[in-house]
Amino acid sequence: SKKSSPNPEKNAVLPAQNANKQGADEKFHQHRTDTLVAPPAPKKSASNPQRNAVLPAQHANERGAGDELHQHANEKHPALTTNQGAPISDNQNSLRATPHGPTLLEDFVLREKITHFDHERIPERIVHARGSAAHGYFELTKSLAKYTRAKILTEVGEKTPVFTRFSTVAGGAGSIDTPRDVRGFAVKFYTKEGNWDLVGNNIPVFFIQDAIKFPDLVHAVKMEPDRAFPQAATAHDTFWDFVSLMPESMHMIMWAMSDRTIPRSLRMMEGFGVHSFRLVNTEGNSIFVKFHWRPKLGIQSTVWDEAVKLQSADNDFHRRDLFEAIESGTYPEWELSVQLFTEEDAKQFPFDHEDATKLIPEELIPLTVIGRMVLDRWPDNFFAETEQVAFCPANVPPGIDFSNDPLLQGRLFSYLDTQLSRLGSPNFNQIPVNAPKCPFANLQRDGHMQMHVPKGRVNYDPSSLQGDSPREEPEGFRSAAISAEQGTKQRVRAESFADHYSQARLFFRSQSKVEQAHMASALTFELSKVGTAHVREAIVGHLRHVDQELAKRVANGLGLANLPHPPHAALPPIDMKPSPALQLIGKMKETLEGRTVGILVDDDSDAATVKALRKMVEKAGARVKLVAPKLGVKLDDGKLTGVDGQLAGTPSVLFDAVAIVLSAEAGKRLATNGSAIDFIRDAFGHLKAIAADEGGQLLLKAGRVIKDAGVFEATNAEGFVKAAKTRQWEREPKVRLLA
Ligand code: HDE
Repeated sequence: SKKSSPNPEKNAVLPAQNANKQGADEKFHQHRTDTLVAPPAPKKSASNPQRNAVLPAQHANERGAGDELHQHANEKHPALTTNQGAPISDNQNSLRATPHGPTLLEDFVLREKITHFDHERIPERIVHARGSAAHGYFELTKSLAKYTRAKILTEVGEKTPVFTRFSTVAGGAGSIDTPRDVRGFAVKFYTKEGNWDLVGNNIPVFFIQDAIKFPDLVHAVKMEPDRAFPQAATAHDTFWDFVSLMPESMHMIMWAMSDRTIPRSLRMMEGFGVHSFRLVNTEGNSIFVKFHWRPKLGIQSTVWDEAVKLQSADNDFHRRDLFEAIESGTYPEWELSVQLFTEEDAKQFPFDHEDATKLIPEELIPLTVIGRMVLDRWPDNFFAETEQVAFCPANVPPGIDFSNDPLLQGRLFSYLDTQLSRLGSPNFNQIPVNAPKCPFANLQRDGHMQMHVPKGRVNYDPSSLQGDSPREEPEGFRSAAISAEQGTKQRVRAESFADHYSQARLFFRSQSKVEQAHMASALTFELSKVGTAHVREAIVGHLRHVDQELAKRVANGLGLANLPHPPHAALPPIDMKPSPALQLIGKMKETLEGRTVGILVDDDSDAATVKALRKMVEKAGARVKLVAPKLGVKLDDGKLTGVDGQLAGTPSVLFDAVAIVLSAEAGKRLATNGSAIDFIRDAFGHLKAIAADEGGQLLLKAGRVIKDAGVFEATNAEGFVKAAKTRQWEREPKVRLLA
C-alpha cells in the first residue's frame, strides 16, 4: 500500500539510517527508550495529504517487516512538542495562508523553533575557548590530614566525581587542536564540602606576574584587531611586541617554545596548579602547596612539522583522541602530586614562590604522590556540559586556601565575573555540570533563570521565623590566619619579583640537546613571522640574558648581522642547578601504551605479516589502524578486510609508528602515488619507527627514505615495536635543518 506523501523529496532523513552506524558513534544514535510520553499515532489526513510530511516511523514501516535496516524493536519515541508542551503534528512544513501563499505570523511552532535557534550561541570564553572535557573520578591514595582538613585530601580510598576540561588558550571555539599553545587543564572536583576547582595549565609558570597585565597579554596574543588574524597562534607582531617589553614573560616563553606546547595527546600532558596555594589543618595551621598532575601514559609531544600537518589532517585531533580513548575503555589517568613547603623553606629559595613566573624545582622540593584521576565518561552533550562548565580558582573547600600571589588574587575575581556575562545569569551554578553534588543552601534569591523554588517567608539572615532556614556553620570555611606585613598602600611589584632571567636560563639549560634545538628553531620560526625588525631584535637581546649560545642561534636563523644589545636587567641572572625533571624527551616513558600504529596495506598484502604485527602492537597496549587506497581490501588470504582509513584522508601524522605491508605489485603501484609517498616520508621525517616488507621497501625507495636504526623488516615485529616506544631522535639532524 502506498502511503507516502506526494512530496517525497521534502521528507526528513530517516533516523533509522543513522541508527545503523557502527562502532563508537552508536551511543549517539541510539534511540532513547526512557520515554515519558507515548508517540502519537501518525495522522494521515485524507483531506490535505500534501501538508503531512512522512513521519520517519511511518516511512520505516513502509519498507515492510523484513527490512532489518529500518527495524527498531525497542523504540518508543516521545511526542515532539513545543517548549510549552503542545504536541506538534507537522515538523516539516510551516503554516501557510494557502498552499502557495505567505507564511502566517500565527505559526507559533515555526516562530518558537526559529527564535530558539537564533539564540543558540552564547559568547565563547575570552581565553580557552576551544576545549574538550570528560567526566571521571579522583581517588585519594595518601592522606594529607596532618596539613589539611579538606576531606578530599584526607579520606583515602574515597572516589570523588570530577569534570575535567582541556583547552587551547588563544584560538576561538572552532579553531584547530594542534597549534603551538599552552593547554588549559581544569579539574572540577565535586567534593562533599563543595566544589574544588583546580584551574591549571600544562605549564607550571605564567607569562605575567600581576593580574592587571592579563587583558594586555590576551589582546596581544589573540588575532590582531584590525585584520582578525592570525587565529590560534603566537607567531605574529603584537604578541612578540608585548613580550619584548615584558621581560618577566621570558621564563614562560622558554616553555612555550619547547615541545610542551605541541602535545601528542591531551592524555599525555602534565598539569600544574601553577600558583602556590595553602593547606589549612584542623588546628588552623597552614603550609604552602603546589599541585602537579602527571599522566600515566607519560608525557609526549609531536614534532613541529607534524603538529602543523595535523592541522590539515584532523582539526579535531586531540578531541577525537580523547573521545576514542574513553569510548574504547582505555581511560586516561593522571597522578596527583603535591610539593609541600613551609614559610621557612620558602625564605631559603633564591626566588619568590608567590611570583607565578617561577617554579620550584623538584630537586629542591620533591613531589609526593597523593592520588589519581581517571576520566571514564564522555559528556552526553557538548554544550550542556563542556561549554557551560564554569571553573573558578576561588572555588575551594574548607582546608584549602590561597597565597598572596598577585596573579592568583586577580584570578579569584575574574572567573566569576566573566561567567556572569558568558552564561548570562548569576544562577549558572544551578546548571547540572556546575552544581555541587553535596547539599547547598543560602539566601541568594531570584535572578535570570532561577531554577529553585524556595519555600517560606525567610530570605534573610539573621531570622527567627522558620526552623529550616540556612544558618552559619561554625566548622565552615575559614581563611588561614596569616599576619599581614606592615607597609604603605601602593601599586607596587615586590622587589623579590625582579629576577626575570634566572629560571628562563634554568629551563633552557636543563633541556637535552634535541630539545634545545627545537626551542631555538621554534623561536626562529615564530620571530620569522614577525614583520617588525626592532621587535625581533629586542627578543634576541633578551635571549642573551638567558643563554648566549641560544641568542646566537636565533640571531643566525633570523639573518641578523650582529647580536643586538641585551636590555637592562633589573637583576643579573644567577646560574641555578639544572633540573632534569624539566625535560620532556629525557623524561618520556618508553611505551606504546595508548598509542596508535598505522599499517598501510592494499589488495594481496601478506595477511600473516599484518596479523603478526597487529598481535605485537596490541600486546604493547597500542591499537592498530589499517590504511589502504580503498576502504576494503582483499589480503592474500583472500578475505575481504575492512580498513580504518582511506589513504588520501589518513596521513601518517595520525599515527605513532607505521608499517608498510604491500605486495610487490602494490608497492610498484603506490610508488607513484603522492599520498603514499607523503605517508612514508612524513613518518620518516617525524622520527617514527617504520616496518616494511618487500613491497613496502619499494615505497621507501620511492620516498627516498634512507634506512636507519628505526627502519625494520616487517618480519621483525619485535624490533619495530620496541623502537616505536620512542622517537628516533638520532635521525633528526638528517631530515631537518634545526637552528
Ligand atoms: Fe585563566 N581565565 N586567567 N588562567 N584560565 C579563564 O575564565 C584569567 C591563568 C585557565 O576550561 C577565563 O571561564 C586571569 C593562569 C584555564 O573553562 C577568565 C588570569 C592559569 C581556563 C580567565 C588568568 C589559567 C581559564 C575565561 C591572570 C593557569 C579555562 C573563561 C590573572 C593556572 C577553564 C573563563 C575552562 C579561563 C582569567 C591566568 C588557567 C577570563 C585574569 C595563570 C585552564 O576568567
